[in-house]
Amino acid sequence: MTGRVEKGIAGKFTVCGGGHTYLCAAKGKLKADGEIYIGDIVAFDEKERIVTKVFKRKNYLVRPYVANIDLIVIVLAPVPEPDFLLSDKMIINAIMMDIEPIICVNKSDLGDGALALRAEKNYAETVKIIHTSATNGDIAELTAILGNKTVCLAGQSAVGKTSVINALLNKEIGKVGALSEKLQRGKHTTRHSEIFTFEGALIIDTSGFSEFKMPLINPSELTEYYADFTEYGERCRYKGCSHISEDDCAVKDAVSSGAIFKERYDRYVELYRQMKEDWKNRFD
Ligand SMILES: Nc1nc2c(ncn2[C@@H]2O[C@H](COP(=O)(O)OP(=O)(O)OP(=O)(O)O)[C@@H](O)[C@H]2O)c(=O)[nH]1
Ligand SMILES: [Mg+2]
Ligand SMILES: [Zn+2]
Repeated sequence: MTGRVEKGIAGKFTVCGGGHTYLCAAKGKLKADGEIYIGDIVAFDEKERIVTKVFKRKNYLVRPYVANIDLIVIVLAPVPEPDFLLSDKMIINAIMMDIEPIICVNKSDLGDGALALRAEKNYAETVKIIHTSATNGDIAELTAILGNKTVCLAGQSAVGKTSVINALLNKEIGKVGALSEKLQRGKHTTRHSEIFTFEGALIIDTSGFSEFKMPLINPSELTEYYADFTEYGERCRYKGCSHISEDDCAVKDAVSSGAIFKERYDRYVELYRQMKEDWKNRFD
């Protein structure tokens, strides 16, 4: 039979096929850690309850660990303190994998709207932005983008991924965790990715993370992932301008004039330097 892996814990995979779910082990090489992704389409023996084969993936992510995704919803919140470099990296990685990234500003019931404005200044040119409040049950903008898609919620711990899915499904699919009092950080409440069904869509809850290692890319290609730089980049003096230290750089001019949000550009520079370092050491 063919099915989709909905969940995996300690070598046991919940596989949904033909309208039923089966708890399966894995065969041979597939037993090794990291061989089967949540969202994988697999062949399995429904009598033996064994996954025998993983079909070719349309795409996959390593953070979170999921496959065959249409949309990745990167959830931000006023607390914990948002990490925009992390969301930049997740956006770039999604584009590389041909997955549409979306920014979701959750906990919109909190604060003064400063985060929504900051998200807007950073991403409105390149990424769709939606706003939710799981607490107020305000999830219409999320519902509107689901369609029949496979949608993965991702982001830092305690931004409210599980809460948003609970609000969407109107039941408690997973535990919700408070922030640590002192550090105002998440406690990594969700430990495993899991797929849930919402009307025609599949929605995946994942565990929060704060570290994200970018795949190796040539730093000169980094600018290709900044669609908001393109119209300016075409006017730089040098073809292949990295927009870092070249003269007559129209991207840097756009930063000076405020047309490109400075904080977004500054993170580009930081990421460029990291990429350059990684590229230099790529044979180590
Ligand atoms: N005020 C407010 N609090 C929220 C909202 N959504 C979630 N929270 C709170 O934020 C905390 C974390 O929520 P979770 O849903 O566990 O967050 P998570 O992103 O799933 O976290 P991990 O599973 O650790 O990755 C809990 O205390 C929630 O009650 C919201 O829209 N507004
Ligand atoms: Mg969670
Ligand atoms: Zn330039």
